[in-house]
Amino acid sequence: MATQHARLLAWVDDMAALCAPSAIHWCDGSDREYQGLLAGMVASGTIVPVPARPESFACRTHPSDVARIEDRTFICTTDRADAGPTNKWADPIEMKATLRGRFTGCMAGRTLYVIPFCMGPLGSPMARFGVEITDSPYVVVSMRIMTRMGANVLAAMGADGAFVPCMHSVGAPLAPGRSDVSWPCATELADKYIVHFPEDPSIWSFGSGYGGNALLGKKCFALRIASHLARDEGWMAEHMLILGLTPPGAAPGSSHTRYVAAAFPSACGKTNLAMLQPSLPGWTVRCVGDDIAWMRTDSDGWLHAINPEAGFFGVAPGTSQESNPNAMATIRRGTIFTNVATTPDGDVWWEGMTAEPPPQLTDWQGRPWQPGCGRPAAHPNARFTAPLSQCPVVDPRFVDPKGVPISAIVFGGRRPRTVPLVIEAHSWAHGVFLGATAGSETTAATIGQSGVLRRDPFAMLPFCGYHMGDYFAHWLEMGRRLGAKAPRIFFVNWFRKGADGRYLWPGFGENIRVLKWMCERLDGHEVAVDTPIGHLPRSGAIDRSGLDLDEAVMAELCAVDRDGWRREITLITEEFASLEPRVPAELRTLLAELARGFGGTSQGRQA
Ligand code: O2Y
Ligand code: MN
Repeated sequence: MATQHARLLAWVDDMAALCAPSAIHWCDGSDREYQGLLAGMVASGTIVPVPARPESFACRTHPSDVARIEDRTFICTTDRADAGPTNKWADPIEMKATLRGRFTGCMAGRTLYVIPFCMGPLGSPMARFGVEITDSPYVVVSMRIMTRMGANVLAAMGADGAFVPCMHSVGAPLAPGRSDVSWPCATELADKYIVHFPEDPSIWSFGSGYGGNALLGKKCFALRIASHLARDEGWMAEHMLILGLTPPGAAPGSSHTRYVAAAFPSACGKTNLAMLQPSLPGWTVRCVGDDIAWMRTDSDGWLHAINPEAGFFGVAPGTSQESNPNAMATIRRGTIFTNVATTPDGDVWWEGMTAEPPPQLTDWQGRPWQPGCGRPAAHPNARFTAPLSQCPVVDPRFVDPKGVPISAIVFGGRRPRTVPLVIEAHSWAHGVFLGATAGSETTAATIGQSGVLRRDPFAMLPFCGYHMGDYFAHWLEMGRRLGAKAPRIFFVNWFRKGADGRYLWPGFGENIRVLKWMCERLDGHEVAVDTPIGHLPRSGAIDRSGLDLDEAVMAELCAVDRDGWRREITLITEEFASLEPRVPAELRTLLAELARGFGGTSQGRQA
């Protein structure tokens, strides 16, 4: 391979000696290489073509390998306290010894692929390099979609460029003379390891070939490792979509476009919001990214964001022409589907794609499936992997090396009770409080019980590479640095339910109405009332034109449920206690103020 990068060459030699592959392949990122890998995977039965969609393939994983595995995700810091109580800690020296044992000979009979990749637009001062070693061709083709990768990245790294070494194996060596299984992995949970060494920094992942566990640029690098780097270097690595919002009469990308970064826990409709098709005439939304934002203060003093990724790894179930027409257009071609069902006429299907399921399918495990058979056809965490460039509403500035200026930051969660449709924070510090106390019902994207309320500060609980209390402090520090140029902070809840258990807000394209209200706030309009929990929409301030939703429902959506908030304060107090002694005093003061707000007879007043 054409590189003079001595540290990289030495690392690859060391890893190859450890893993004993039968061949080494340096990925150049070319189309020829991509097509060859796809053809090899078709031949081995790992993927099947999806004839209804050009250049598309479907892949079925092993049933034990279907999601991120938080129970086997480790942060290894010298001092256990630095990982914090929300991360699973292991001693770095002991863990490295364990991993070296696991990786010994693990690639026997397989090819070791070296993937040089770049998180962020090549040439951007905010971009970072990584190199993933893997024995999975599925990982190589997915990384080609999700990142910038190949020969041009290697060239850009030069002879000495910094990179994060990302070591991955499916953890299932091929015995001599044995033919491969279509989805090799370690089938026992205890044999899987997703390990981060933020102080190196480096990543080691063993035993899983799936998504966030194996595409190491994504959650492992761009969030867990990057959040640690960002804290040390004074920037932010966030679990946030980035969208550009343009009002009627203005051109998208003009000075009237406002960029918004928004954090939601997994499977809360984040991809839908990132590609929102507005129901209000004249408004446009453009997508810069659907999952991760890296943000830092630009030379102009404003917060700028890039999407470090180049593709979508979106949840398929629930994605439909109604919920996300732009995602449906994105995946019409050039897409890798994982754990979806396939149709007899050569297409894919998942729950929620159409109102009625097709009469006959092959399910995500390759078994015949009929409606009413009692099993889902697609796995609830089935995914599509597609390039951002295929999205019909991609923002042309997604490749801008300077990133886009952020006007507003939005947090959200799936909160059936208590939390109103939208809140604007009183200040940056109060916005940090809103982010720190965010929570959501759990979903199928994580292994564990679903439908349970889980605190998920900043939607970063599974992704923060250090102590959560220190992370809060870092956010407060960023606010001090940004001063008057800090973006305004909001909290949204699309999922509030009425007494009958039905969602009060229609969501999807109608969410533009809430974004419009935020823009009015940014423009300084008097459209809010002040309450102890923040600024809420004044009666009639959310545009309901063309929407069949009466004012009484709107009032319920924006009501301050005083008993609910008193319970919430107790829960937040418990959350903060679990992070002591590292909860910043400023947040404790804000909690005390909130409690005081519900101790008296505080009434809403005009903001
Ligand atoms: O289960 C996985 O491996 C994927 S999880 C995921 C994928 C894309 C975007 N976000 C997430 C997430 O869990 O936040
Ligand atoms: Mn995510």
